Amino acid sequence: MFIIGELLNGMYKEVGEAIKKKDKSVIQRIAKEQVARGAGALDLNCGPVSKDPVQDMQWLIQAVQEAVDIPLSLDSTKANVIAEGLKLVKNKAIINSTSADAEKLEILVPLAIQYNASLIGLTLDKKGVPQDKDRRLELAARIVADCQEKGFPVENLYIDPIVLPVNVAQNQARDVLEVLREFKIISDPPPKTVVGLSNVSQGTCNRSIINRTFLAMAIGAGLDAAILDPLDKELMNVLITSELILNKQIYCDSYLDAYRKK
Ligand code: THG
Repeated sequence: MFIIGELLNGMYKEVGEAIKKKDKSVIQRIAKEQVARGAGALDLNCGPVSKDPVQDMQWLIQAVQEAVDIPLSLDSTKANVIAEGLKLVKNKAIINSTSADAEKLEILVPLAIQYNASLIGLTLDKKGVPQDKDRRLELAARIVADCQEKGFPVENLYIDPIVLPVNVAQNQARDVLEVLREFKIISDPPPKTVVGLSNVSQGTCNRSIINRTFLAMAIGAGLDAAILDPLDKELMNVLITSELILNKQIYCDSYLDAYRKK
């Protein structure tokens, strides 16, 4: 399971303020903590209130790269924020994200090819987030076909079905779990899959148990990667144990510690 740490997001008060004040120490501490707890990449998102997202993203990238040597996921809806950020990324980059809209694919797929980056494709278009799983599958197929046409390797594409909070869209979580499996029959080789895990529990008062349960079910459905909070120890225990149950880790009495020492 590929773990993308979610905590460097301006949505979090502490991070939003650090970006505003250009306080590297907060950013670098959170970067190091996430890597120490098993993140294989870090998601960087300036947050909704950034007044100059190009500059803020570039500052974030540089601050993080001074502290850790790890792939970075550039999380922005603006293609120019991603394009300007890619110029500075030293390690592997993940473009987070394109939608299924032709105008976005036109810019972001060639950038992914140019920088040998991974690409996250959201099953989303101008009409918004699909309300059913067939529409998610259709949009995923459109993204896969576009990557194939442009010569981007589908193995480096992560399809994100868009997880919605259970308190506002309770019927969607099950659709997401089902469509995660169906994405694998779109092409051969199939695209990989990713979710923004914490979305599922936003606005609820049982966040961590909802995150954990959904993660176990999604891993059971073949999920390849997740944007999540690696500092949630019980969540990470669920992740490691799910892989054990699926025979992706070797059992020993101390398997939780053994995984963390890898
Ligand atoms: N897919 C992709 N990228 C994504 C998402 C996705 N990036 C952003 C997001 N969704 C994943 N990251 C987060 C980060 C934080 C939270 C949820 C998802 C979160 N934050 C607290 C909240 O809103 O309640 C912030 C409040 C606080 O604690 O200060 O839940 O789906 N490709």
